[in-house]
Amino acid sequence: MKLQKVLIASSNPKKVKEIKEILRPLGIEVIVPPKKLEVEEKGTTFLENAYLKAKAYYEEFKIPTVADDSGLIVEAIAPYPGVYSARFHSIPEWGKEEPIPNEDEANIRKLLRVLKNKTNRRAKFVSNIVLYLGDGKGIFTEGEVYGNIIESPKGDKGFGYDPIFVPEGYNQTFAQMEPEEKHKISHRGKALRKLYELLKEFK
Ligand code: ITT
Repeated sequence: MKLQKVLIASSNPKKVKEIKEILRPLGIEVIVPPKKLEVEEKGTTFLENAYLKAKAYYEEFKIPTVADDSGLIVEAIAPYPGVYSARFHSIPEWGKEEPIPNEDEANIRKLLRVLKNKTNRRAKFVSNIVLYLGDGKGIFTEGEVYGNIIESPKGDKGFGYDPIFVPEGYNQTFAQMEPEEKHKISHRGKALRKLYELLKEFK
């Protein structure tokens, strides 16, 4: 199946930028929705939440829609932050952190506090991608990347937990890498390239 255009069901501009950068070299144009929808991520898994987002945007705009639901799973406190990754700072477990100066930094601050003095700092990023095509039809893929959480943030590229995540086999955080370098090995890059490969199988 040749997919030329997809709508992207995300209200996180940094995530949207990454999805565009990954899909562009594959010849897929990404359309940003003209308005943001409030989709309650009430699922208990990344897959359920990705499906909820993709379906909601498809139903509003009637264009094949891609959604990403992703997060970080830290072995010492698994399955957290998990599906709570975006709002880890505000959940009651391990106490709340004020979202100052922004939510990403508060999430990092809380995670580093929780992991203080812990020797097991292994973690993985997971991305579940759903392409919703209407009529209950769709495709989903998953990508993951293992790494370690370092003790203090490094780098200013990327988003979310990137400044404290060093992928296995590397000595830089995702936030120190150029975007193309991150996309080659990232959970999101892997899941989106799998989606592209699957689409080639559908005639
Ligand atoms: P949408 O639901 O609107 O797409 P969101 O940011 O709320 O945006 P998620 O619910 O999927 O998206 O939450 C994902 C969170 O996981 C994200 O906000 C980051 O905190 C973290 N995360 C996911 N992928 C990441 C990456 O590549 N680098 C760093 N952090 C990431």
